[in-house]
Amino acid sequence: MPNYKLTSFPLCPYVQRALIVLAEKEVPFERVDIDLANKPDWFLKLSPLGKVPVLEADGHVLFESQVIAEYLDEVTQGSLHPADPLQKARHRAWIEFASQALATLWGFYTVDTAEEFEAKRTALLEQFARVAEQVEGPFFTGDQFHMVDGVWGTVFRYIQSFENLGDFDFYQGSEKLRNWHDAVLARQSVIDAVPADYHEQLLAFVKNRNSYLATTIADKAAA
Ligand SMILES: N[C@@H](CCC(=O)N[C@@H](CS)C(=O)NCC(=O)O)C(=O)O
Repeated sequence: MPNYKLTSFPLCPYVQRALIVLAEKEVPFERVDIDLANKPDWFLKLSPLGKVPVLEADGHVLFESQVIAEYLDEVTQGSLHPADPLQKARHRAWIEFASQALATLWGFYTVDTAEEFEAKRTALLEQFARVAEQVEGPFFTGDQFHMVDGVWGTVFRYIQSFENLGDFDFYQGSEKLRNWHDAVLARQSVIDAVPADYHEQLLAFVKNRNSYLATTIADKAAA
């Protein structure tokens, strides 16, 4: 197996996507965390998009989390995708949908006004209602954990943190979504993909941005 080095940032959901596959497939690797607010020169030279994760495989540079995840899945025993090509394509389609949900979530915790915030919350509810129609339970397609579950785990982790801050009704009472959320977040590879103080670090990040969500947290603390 090549020598792997992963360049990361502890809060990044896309880094978690790579870490979950590395853990599920028991791949040894070296990890280097960087400060995204102050990117080192060596990283800017390495990463064509200036984004993490970057995986170096015997010095060959791979970027884009899904490319990295698919590569790691291909070069190791077994697969985190279903064998059937149609099912595999479905899983990949819903992985792309998770990336869209992550983009909406970014808006949810960074926009400045109540109106923008509510628009992001509504968009999220619609995205969750849509994916809920596809979930078999306990995981996306039954008892087996797949790559699609790990990717949605990076979405559910934000939800877990934000549910501590207020009642945003993300799952609108859907038991199927709640059970999927619980099953995925209980998976060891998903637990280990972030530091133990992830929630505190995320809160500090949100507060630093002075977003609408940050002001609601501050108002709640002051009340
Ligand atoms: N599509 C990329 C997204 C990666 C991404 O957005 N990474 C963020 C951190 S979570 C980043 O490195 N941002 C730095 C920047 O945009 O300057 C992937 O899937 O790898």
